[in-house]
Amino acid sequence: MSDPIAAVVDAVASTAPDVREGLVGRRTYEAGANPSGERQLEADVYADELLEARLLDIDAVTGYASEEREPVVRADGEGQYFVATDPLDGSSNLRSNNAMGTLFGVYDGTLPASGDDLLASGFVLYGPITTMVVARDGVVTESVIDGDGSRRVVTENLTLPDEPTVYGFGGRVPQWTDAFADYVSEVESELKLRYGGAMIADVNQVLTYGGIFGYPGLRERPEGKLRLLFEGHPIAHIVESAGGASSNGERSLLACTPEELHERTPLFVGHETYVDRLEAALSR
Ligand code: FDP
Ligand code: ZN
Repeated sequence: MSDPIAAVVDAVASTAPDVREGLVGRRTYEAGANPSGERQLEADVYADELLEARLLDIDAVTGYASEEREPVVRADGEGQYFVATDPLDGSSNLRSNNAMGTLFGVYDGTLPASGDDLLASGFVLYGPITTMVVARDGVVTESVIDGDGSRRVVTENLTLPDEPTVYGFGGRVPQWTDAFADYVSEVESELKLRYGGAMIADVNQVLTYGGIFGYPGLRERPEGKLRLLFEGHPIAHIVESAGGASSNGERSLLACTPEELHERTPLFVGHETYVDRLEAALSR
């Protein structure tokens, strides 16, 4: 039997050039908002519709969930896998022509689910080059995606570098809690700031240079901004598979199960030492 996970990865990779080309001319906002109440760009909706069609076309995929739509869409067949996507993470960067990405997770069973139910996860990064990072069976692979959707592996077994170098934290500084601000003042004397405003691009800096990325719970929004299922689980799965750690401030994001599909969570990923210190700082 063919490999259904590989089929999902292939479908996302072959859709990436279409998403990328579709960015041109789709920089204006749609009338509506996504289920998290955020304005949607035409490019968000376009990427979501392309991925829905291509992923549900795979026999083994029975459900498609996305940050850009309310319910899980079911296929007619008898597949057992569910795919959750953030079709265009960091799409507010489209206006300023900065990097953004596509994020996905493959689950064995219905959604919402625990991060431990992830079979594979990955992201496409639309930077100066289109790259794809996939985590499966504890191994992380980085590829370059060419214009025809074909992939060339460039890193066989991607792991975090030994030395952490960069950090990036979201949210307005006055909105940070005192405990988090104290932690950041330690980190900023040790690492250098890299924050671009698109989670995938910012986490890829951590995968490349080492360090920590986070979007914390805020004073007026303790649940933070990022979504556990669509952003937290896959990025945690990738970073943990690359030898790093993830946290919601208390425990691994993979150990968390959202009660609702679009639930938000504080999110931290990166070197284990920095994630451990973060958890200790927030518990004081
Ligand atoms: P965006 O709103 O552009 O989609 O997905 C949410 C997200 O981007 C993340 O990619 C990014 O890390 C975060 O929001 C950035 O939020 P801020 O604008 O508050 O920094
Ligand atoms: Zn996102």
